[in-house]
Amino acid sequence: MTDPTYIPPKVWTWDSASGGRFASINRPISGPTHEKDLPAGAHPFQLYSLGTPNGVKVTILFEELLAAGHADAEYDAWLINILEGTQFSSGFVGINPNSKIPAMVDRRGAEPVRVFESGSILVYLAEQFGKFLPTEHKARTECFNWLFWQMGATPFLGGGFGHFYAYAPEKYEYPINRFAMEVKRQLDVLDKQLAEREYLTGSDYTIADMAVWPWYGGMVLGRLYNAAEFLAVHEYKNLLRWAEAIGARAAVQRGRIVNKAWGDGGPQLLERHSAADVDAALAPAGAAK
Ligand SMILES: N[C@@H](CCC(=O)N[C@@H](CS)C(=O)NCC(=O)O)C(=O)O
Repeated sequence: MTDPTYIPPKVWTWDSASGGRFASINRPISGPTHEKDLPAGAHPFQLYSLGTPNGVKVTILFEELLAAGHADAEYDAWLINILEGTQFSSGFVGINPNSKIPAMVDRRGAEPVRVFESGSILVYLAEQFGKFLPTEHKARTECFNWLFWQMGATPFLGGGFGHFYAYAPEKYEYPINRFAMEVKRQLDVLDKQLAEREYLTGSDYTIADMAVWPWYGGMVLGRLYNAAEFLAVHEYKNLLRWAEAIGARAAVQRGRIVNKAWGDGGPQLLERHSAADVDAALAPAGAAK
């Protein structure tokens, strides 16, 4: 694998010892590895997730909906530990055949509705509650433009740059160069967009901002891959202004700790079943319970 003269064989075969941080969970086969039902709580929405940037897009939207007065957006957020392979349980595969967090079940109707892919979940909830997705044709289209931009662009940031810069078993110059170039180009796209607009799609805060913030906001705020200096993120001043403004929102501070299972010493909440769970996790250490 480290041999620079590697010549691909005629037919690829699975080398389970290929290394890297995710070697233990990556497989070339889809479907469940074990039988296990998902837990379910009392609320209309059941979210199965982890506090990664893809996961927190959804918990931020839930907390924004609750903060905006939609009490019927109450949700249970269950932890799916992807390093332990919980995404390959029969229950999780039943709601997301792609075995990736986040996935959600809406249990309000006669039949439960499964929703997977974070972008799909954001659109689903925004449409159900009539919030954070513009209704006017041009603004709505622009919101989808940036939402789909994020879904398409970010695999270069996470699966490309992040993987080779932070997680690969060894550092390889070629992929790090290639993906650093692309990520800096993406940061510049956002920076130029935000030079002219308060939020990505104009003067309104939408699900496009919620989708982009955990990734590109996280990057310029120095939270991803320990790469802030390497990518000189301080250059993207408009993006930084936007990232700081969104990060200061109370609902964002609530959403970003839900299903957070690791971190920098800040608050974490493995599972969320009520607003009080979040309040308690955010309360200063030593505050009365
Ligand atoms: N396009 C998907 C990507 C989801 C995704 O990549 N989730 C990762 C965590 S951030 C995951 O569940 N990985 C588990 C695995 O690959 O087995 C979305 O936005 O929902």
